[in-house]
Amino acid sequence: MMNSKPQHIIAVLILFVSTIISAESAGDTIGPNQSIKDGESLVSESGIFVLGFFNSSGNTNSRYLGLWYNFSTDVVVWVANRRNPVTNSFDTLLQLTEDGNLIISQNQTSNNNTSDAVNMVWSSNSSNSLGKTNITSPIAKLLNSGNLIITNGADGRVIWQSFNYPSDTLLPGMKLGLDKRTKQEWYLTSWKQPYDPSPGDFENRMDTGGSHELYTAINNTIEVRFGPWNGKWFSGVPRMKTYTDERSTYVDNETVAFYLYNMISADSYARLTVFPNYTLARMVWRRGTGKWISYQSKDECDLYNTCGPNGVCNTQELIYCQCYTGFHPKSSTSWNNRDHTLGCERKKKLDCGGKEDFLLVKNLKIPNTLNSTINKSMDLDNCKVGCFNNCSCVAYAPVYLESTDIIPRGCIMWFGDLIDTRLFNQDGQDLYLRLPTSEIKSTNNLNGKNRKISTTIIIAIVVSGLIILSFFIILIFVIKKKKKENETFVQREGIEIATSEDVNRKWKDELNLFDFSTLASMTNNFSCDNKIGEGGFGIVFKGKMVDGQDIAVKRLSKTSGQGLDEFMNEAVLISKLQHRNLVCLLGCCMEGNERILVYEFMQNYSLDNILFGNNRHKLDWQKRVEIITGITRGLLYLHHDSRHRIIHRDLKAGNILLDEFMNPKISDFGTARLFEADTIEKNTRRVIGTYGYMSPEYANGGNFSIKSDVFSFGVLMLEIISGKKNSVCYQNEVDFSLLEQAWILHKDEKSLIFLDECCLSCSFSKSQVLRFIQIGLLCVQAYAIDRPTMSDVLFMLNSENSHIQEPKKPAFSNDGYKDINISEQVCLTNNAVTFTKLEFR
Ligand SMILES: *C1O[C@H](CO)[C@@H](O)[C@H](O)[C@H]1NC(C)=O
Ligand SMILES: *[C@@H]1O[C@H](CO)[C@@H](O)[C@H](O)[C@H]1NC(C)=O
Ligand SMILES: *[C@@H]1O[C@H](CO)[C@@H](O)[C@H](O)[C@H]1NC(C)=O
Ligand SMILES: *[C@@H]1O[C@H](CO)[C@@H](O)[C@H](O)[C@H]1NC(C)=O
Ligand SMILES: *[C@@H]1O[C@H](CO)[C@@H](O)[C@H](O)[C@H]1NC(C)=O
Ligand SMILES: *[C@@H]1O[C@H](CO)[C@@H](O)[C@H](O)[C@H]1NC(C)=O
Ligand SMILES: *[C@@H]1O[C@H](CO)[C@@H](O)[C@H](O)[C@H]1NC(C)=O
Ligand SMILES: *[C@@H]1O[C@H](CO)[C@@H](O)[C@H](O)[C@H]1NC(C)=O
Ligand SMILES: *[C@@H]1O[C@H](CO)[C@@H](O)[C@H](O)[C@H]1NC(C)=O
Ligand SMILES: *[C@@H]1O[C@H](CO)[C@@H](O)[C@H](O)[C@H]1NC(C)=O
Ligand SMILES: *[C@@H]1O[C@H](CO)[C@@H](O)[C@H](O)[C@H]1NC(C)=O
Ligand SMILES: *[C@@H]1O[C@H](CO)[C@@H](O)[C@H](O)[C@H]1NC(C)=O
Repeated sequence: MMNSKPQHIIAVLILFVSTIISAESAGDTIGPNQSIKDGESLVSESGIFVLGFFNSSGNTNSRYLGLWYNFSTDVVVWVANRRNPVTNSFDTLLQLTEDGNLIISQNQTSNNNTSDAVNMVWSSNSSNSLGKTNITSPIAKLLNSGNLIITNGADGRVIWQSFNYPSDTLLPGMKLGLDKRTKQEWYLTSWKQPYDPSPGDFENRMDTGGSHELYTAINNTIEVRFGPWNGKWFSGVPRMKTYTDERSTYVDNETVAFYLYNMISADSYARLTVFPNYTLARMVWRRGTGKWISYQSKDECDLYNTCGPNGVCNTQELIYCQCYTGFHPKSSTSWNNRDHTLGCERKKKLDCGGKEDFLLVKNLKIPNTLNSTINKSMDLDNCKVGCFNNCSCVAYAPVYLESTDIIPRGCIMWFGDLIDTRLFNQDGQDLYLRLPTSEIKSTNNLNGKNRKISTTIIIAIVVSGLIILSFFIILIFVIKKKKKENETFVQREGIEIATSEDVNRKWKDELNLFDFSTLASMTNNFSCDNKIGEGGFGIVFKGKMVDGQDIAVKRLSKTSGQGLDEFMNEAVLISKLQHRNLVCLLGCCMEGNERILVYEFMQNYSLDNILFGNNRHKLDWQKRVEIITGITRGLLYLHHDSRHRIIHRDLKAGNILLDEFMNPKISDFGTARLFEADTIEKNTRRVIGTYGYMSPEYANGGNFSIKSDVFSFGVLMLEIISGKKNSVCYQNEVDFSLLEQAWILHKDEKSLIFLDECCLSCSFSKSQVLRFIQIGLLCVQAYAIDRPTMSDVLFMLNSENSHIQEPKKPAFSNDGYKDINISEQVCLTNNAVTFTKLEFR
């Protein structure tokens, strides 16, 4: 940003001075009748955005109310009174009137009168927006997104927001487009000069006709057209698909048409700014880099109508202007002199006599849609027929692409000249150009050889595809058979326990009882050196039996006066739950207040050590699939197959242990029941669980069911796939939790980005990864009723071909483009520690 021009330096210095003065911060809100003075500022809760007064260029003393970043004070992203600067001011004030208007007022001392005249320089005019509704105790607040909003105290409704009045910068969450009903446009206007905020002549706005494309304009003349939205990006800006750290949304329906973007990464701040030097740039600031990185590019072919009517611009060619097939330059002399403004015309006029057909031209930024008709529901065949039957229709194209599978939908028909077409190497759109059959034949003859070759290739592909397909069918058959065998095995275990109908006494005989002193000697007197873990229920020590077998000894935190019978009942129950994906309870001990459980020892400790540690790469995709499947089987057994329905209540990576072969075993199941039995008062209930894994209904109300375990399982599954911990930030506008990342990427069909990059180097099946992520998302859906059961999950994990339901939005996720949110923000990141809270009802 620093420039050698002295004027700039001065301006930057002045800005710097002004923000030093405005270091006096007045929080992030202004109440009714309250005000902030020139020199004071509002700071958003996160500390990122600052609202205050600043000086414009050095030679005038105009003061503006603006918004800038605290880490980059010379970047002003919004200006309130850019048309009405405060001049000759004394006591400039920003105040919120009782009726909900933010006004900038200026105190002019009059020379000939004692009473001073207060001059209103700018008003948000928000009191008009609610019509005749009463506005009471309004509040103005600077949100973390940089949106300054005024809410009506009576009903909390937002009556005005700065995001609706953009200056030269589009921040994440701001809309660029138009409200079709009110005809209000949200668009960007550059500053007049680098340090003069008054509106310049460079704009970025949305077309009000045609297919509502974005474009930039200089003096109201289109400069660069972005091309229509293709479902993922604007077809004239293919580089948008490389913006992996942001998520673009485009809406075009009966009421609105707008574009907006949100950041996926909390570590970067982005803005889209129109500069007075006719540059539109995407600027990104990554935390820790200390500078803005600019993404801008504009070449000859971006400039509107470079090649004239019916010309096609292609930067790959030496002479970048060409004519459409079947067209030639209108004036070959000027064309040869590199003056392409006249464009091209048809070699043969269309006679509309039926001897015409359509030529497919691929990879285009399709022409301007101003002189065209658009029908979003018509399919391509009807589009062709429609265009063919209308003699003045010269071309047609699908409107937008819905997914990566490129399913073209909708219908655009052009009449008249085709303006501003660009040819790309790839990632462009299709257009069908109407031509006399003779013209198409000649182009086909040219390509005849290629066509034959491509047919052979197609046949080869089809044949090999069939072979591969049949191979897979056989494979699936084998796998299914295996799966059936596994299932019967699980069932048999269930039956075995179910038939052992008997009293506790018999079970007691079956459970190993250890002496406290024996355990103490096995664990070196519970020494710290032997400690291998600590959970919500107690500390785990490694011990060695006399025969050399390693054991894990869990010394439960002191429980008061729990009956021996109750404890034994539960311990025996746990010991009876035997499954190869559950940690095996070898015995227990209770003496005095000591309650100790003895488990088999797991060589590879717990999953979180590996998954979130340095050895993450040891878990390749296949291993992760096995771990996920193992956990599924274990949990399924707890939920459905054992005699007692056991809800784990604290399923998390730390409670998945790995044996020497990295087979997963669930631990700590049933322990919650031990504690449950321990409650002193009947109306005291413990919420046992770990934030980040806890389902909303359990975290909020303490209701738990097998579906809250399914939620935890879903989080765990997404963690295993991504190799990242889930940290929970409720309603935070910047941070995205793991669930939201998964959700957003899934929605955008970029789910592969979610996969742990460690897995990318080994082999994995793309479709399997996508399916697993989708299943994970199904498990973390906000409403328990929507979540699958563990048997559904197991089925879905194994069924490669069957259709899986689309997940609904997970819990704790923002809407994506809701710019106003509940102001309360709760951020909980301590998901490493088990959270136990007592709840009184
Ligand atoms: C005095 O006040 C009158 C009316 O407000 C105004 O027209 C006039 O210009 C003022 N005179 C001076 C010297 O400011
Ligand atoms: C705001 O100011 C007006 C006019 O001075 C006064 O009538 C009103 O009571 C004030 N309201 C509050 C909430 O202070
Ligand atoms: C703003 O500019 C005016 C005139 O150049 C100057 O008097 C004033 O001190 C400046 N204010 C700040 C805060 O720099
Ligand atoms: C901006 O605010 C953040 C959060 O309060 C703070 O950590 C950072 O130091 C601030 N940066 C500057 C340059 O003041
Ligand atoms: C205008 O200035 C006078 C005298 O300095 C002060 O009493 C008054 O409150 C000011 N009014 C406003 C609206 O700032
Ligand atoms: C001074 O202001 C008062 C009230 O605004 C007005 O009635 C009066 O005429 C003014 N005096 C002069 C000399 O302009
Ligand atoms: C508020 O309304 C006034 C009068 O209608 C108008 O002059 C002014 O430009 C409006 N202010 C804004 C910010 O739209
Ligand atoms: C404002 O609220 C009061 C009390 O609720 C009501 O009597 C009055 O009619 C309202 N005025 C308008 C314009 O809605
Ligand atoms: C835009 O229009 C203004 C006034 O009409 C003129 O001064 C300026 O040169 C124009 N800019 C361009 C780039 O044509
Ligand atoms: C159009 O989209 C907006 C934003 O997503 C939505 O609020 C509105 O309900 C939609 N309108 C129609 C008619 O679908
Ligand atoms: C236009 O101005 C911006 C901001 O000063 C700068 O980053 C960009 O490089 C300039 N573009 C050109 C083409 O000069
Ligand atoms: C739109 O197409 C019609 C029909 O060919 C033509 O007469 C008209 O000039 C075209 N308008 C524009 C702005 O190209």
